[in-house]
Amino acid sequence: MTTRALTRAVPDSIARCELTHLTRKPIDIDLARAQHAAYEDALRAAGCVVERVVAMPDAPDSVFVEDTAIVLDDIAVITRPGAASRRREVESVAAALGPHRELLHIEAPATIDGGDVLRVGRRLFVGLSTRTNADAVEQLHTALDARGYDLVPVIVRGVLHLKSAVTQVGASQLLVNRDWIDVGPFRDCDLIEVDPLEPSAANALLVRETVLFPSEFPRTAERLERSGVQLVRVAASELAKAEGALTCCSLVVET
Ligand code: CIR
Repeated sequence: MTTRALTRAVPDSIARCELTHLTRKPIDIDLARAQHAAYEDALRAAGCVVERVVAMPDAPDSVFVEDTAIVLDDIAVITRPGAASRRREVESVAAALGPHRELLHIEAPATIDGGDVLRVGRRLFVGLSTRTNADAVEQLHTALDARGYDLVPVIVRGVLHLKSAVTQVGASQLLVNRDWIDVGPFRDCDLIEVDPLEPSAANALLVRETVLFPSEFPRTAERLERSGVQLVRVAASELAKAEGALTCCSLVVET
């Protein structure tokens, strides 16, 4: 079995990225590229084969490939991103996933970003956010119920995506920021909370047996390690200014 991690180059146009909750700050593009390359190296060290999807220099948010698809065991759902500027990103990702999965396409009026979908076992938690609407939850339910997936909507407030507020760091362990979601739907999981001084620290990337974690959040890292979660730290300061975090920059495909 091969674990592929699809990524895409940091585009020249990243300075024009979409921003919803952050104020625009200058992004050091050389540093962003160096951090992104180190992230790809960490994915390789975790056992992934990294494959870059065709670059889109004029698509400012195209490095955030997570938002373009939801990759499941037997099917991949090609999203219809909530930001109109990002809809042209999906075609090349669909082409890259086509050899590995049956594809399903989300259709208008539904909109959904992959960053709003957290899979835990056979449950798919779907964030209702500024990017993802109830039509998308309905289309996912129609397509995936018969395949044994339970859809659980979760309201997201004050942050871009569900996975800005909660991610998986172990078999039943989730890292959360309770200010941005109601944790009720996650009640049977073991919840580890971000440090209050690090609200943006809830996005970790569990890939195979490794948890990649942003080096900018040492207090939360210490909490995780005290709970027995071993971390591989990666610097992610530059793409964070584009409202992107670690899960956003890859799509993991078991083949
Ligand atoms: C956007 O607003 O779409 C990008 N600037 C950031 C997307 C981050 N993606 C993610 O959290 N999955």
